[in-house]
Amino acid sequence: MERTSELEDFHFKFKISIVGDTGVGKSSFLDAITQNLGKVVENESSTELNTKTTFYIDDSYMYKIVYFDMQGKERHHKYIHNYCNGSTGVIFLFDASKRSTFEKVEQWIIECEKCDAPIKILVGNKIDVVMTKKNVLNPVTKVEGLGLARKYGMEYFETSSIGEASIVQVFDHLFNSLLNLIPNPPDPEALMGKNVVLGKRVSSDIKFKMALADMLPNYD
Ligand SMILES: Nc1nc2c(ncn2[C@@H]2O[C@H](COP(=O)(O)OP(=O)(O)OP(=O)(O)O)[C@@H](O)[C@H]2O)c(=O)[nH]1
Ligand SMILES: [Mg+2]
Repeated sequence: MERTSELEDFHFKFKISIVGDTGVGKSSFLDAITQNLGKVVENESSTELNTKTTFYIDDSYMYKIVYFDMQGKERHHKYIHNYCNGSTGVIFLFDASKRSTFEKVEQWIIECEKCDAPIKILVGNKIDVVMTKKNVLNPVTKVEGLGLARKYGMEYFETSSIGEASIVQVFDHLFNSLLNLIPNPPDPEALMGKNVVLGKRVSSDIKFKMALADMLPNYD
């Protein structure tokens, strides 16, 4: 009982989905994020889906971030809409040392369009493998990654799930984009439209209620 209430004790909640072909490094990428940024409070795995829930605190607020990481195998593709639905952000990952995964990533982007996530990011992972140039034929260049990202209005990052710095850069961009979705005062209707969930800490805050009452006369 106590654990449930602890899990609900946040200001804002976001769902982030990580999407891409099998073996591109989604689970490794997620491990790198959650090991370095925030505290993991829940971790669930099934044959199709891993979810990790983290709490992240900045100077002002506590955020609950729930990451969805689905296995990229072909047979799981039909579940992608259910899985992405309600995401505040989607991170599309491909393996920059394996061109076939870059060629497929556009399909993932199109399949997730219905989910209408306000934030989308494109990531070319395994850049360390590209750098060593060992056994890599025709790697995906930064110009190609940037070109595809621009086509869909996304930012592009090159990462290595085994190199912390590049992962922190993606997280910083993601997190700043999430914060930019929150109006001040945090109007619940506007937040719902952006898939940002308002937590107990904000909704019971007296200053927040007063600010909102000024803005929405019917709010109590
Ligand atoms: N060199 C290198 N290896 C990586 C990187 N990211 C992941 N790997 C390795 O690539 C393999 C696949 O990584 P996973 O994280 O399991 O890939 P996935 O996308 O989750 O795969 P599915 O769950 O099958 O969809 C593992 O052996 C990882 O250790 C990276 O940035 N660089
Ligand atoms: Mg995985």
